[in-house]
Amino acid sequence: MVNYKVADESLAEKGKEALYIAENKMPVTAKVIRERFEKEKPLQGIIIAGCLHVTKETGNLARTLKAGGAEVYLCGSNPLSTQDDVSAALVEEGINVFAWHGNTDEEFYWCIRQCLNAKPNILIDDGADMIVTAHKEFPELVENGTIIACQEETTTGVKRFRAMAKKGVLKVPLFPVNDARCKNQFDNELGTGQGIVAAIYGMHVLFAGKKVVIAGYGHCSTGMALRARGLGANVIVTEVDPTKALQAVFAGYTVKPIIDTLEEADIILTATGCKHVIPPKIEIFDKLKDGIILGNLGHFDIEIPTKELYEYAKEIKPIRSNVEELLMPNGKKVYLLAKGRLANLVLSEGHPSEVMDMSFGLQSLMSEFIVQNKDNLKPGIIEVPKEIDDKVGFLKLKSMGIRIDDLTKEQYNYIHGYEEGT
Ligand code: RBV
Repeated sequence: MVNYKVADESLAEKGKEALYIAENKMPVTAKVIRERFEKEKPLQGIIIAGCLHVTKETGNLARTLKAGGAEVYLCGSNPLSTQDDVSAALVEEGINVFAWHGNTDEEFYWCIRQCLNAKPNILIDDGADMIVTAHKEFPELVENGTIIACQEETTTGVKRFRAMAKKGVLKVPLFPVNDARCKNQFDNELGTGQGIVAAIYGMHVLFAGKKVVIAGYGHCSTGMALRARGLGANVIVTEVDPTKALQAVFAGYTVKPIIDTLEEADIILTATGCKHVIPPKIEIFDKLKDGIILGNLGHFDIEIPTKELYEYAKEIKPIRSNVEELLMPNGKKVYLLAKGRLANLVLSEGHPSEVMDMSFGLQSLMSEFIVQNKDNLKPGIIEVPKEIDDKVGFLKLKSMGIRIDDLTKEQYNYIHGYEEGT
């Protein structure tokens, strides 16, 4: 029996088309690994719960895990990112889905609890909400060994788990899949980077000649700055980390404190992982340039002070799908994308299938790794093994028909030794 709650089951046919489109662009996850999983069933008898953006790419991850023998539960990792047609299609395929677009905070956690009620053995999280809820509300799953290990998809979630580990309260083995090279150098840089088009979708705005502020210069924001520059924008980067700020300077961007950009910025896009990137103060809101577009591409909706902006605005007018015009008391207009939630998922369809193929290839192989090593995993953060990271890179290259060199034995010994010098 399939357990589920989705918006509209009649959208299944449309969802299947979306899944099909993604499948063809995900040869690692949806072909090579899936075909092997179908034969070998490495996840037989395992229950996997994913708290992920319910998209056509995530749907293909769920299909692969199911092909490996797992019983799969899925809930959304953001109230506005669920694609209702995809969730309907997955239910028809026997995946237990609790997700619909636009759920309230209360419903969001209800969906997470439905997945945890299934007593999952592996949790795949995006942002840490499901695993934190398991610690708080389902301690028996954590303590009696039902949960064998967990995987985290995004930077913000990994940051939360590293904080938990430091405090000694992380009670499960946790693999920060986000930190694998095949994840963050592609999904984060290219996927979030290209996500700046969300601002274009949202407002149909021209980037050329605009002053675009990119807040942060981590994996995600380096990609965003590069793409914005490619479109002809004058890019200003803001940072708090001196090394990253220097990297931005030497990449040719203007770097300055965010406060100094407010009167000139046409567009501000954030992906810092931190709260209140624009400080929530009236005198700061008053400075924003008339017609400015504010968008966030980070995991949570706290980078732009959405709540405080809503409170201060005289009028909030939805003007397009997921775009609002805020009329400020001083008469200026501010355009807010996706209610401050990740515009790259809400206003477009999430990161392209080609890059999610690598992220979800890693999530698939790590699920198998967890089952194979279930007796040797200790609570705490455990990095993704380099061999698995390399394997996904190798499979992706192979699927693209690209060959690379192999080290000879002599070369291997040279780079792993110290004897040979001048
Ligand atoms: N993300 N998933 C998608 N198309 O399913 N797009 C982006 C998708 C993930 C991505 O891995 C990122 O780290 C995370 O969403 C942010 O919540």
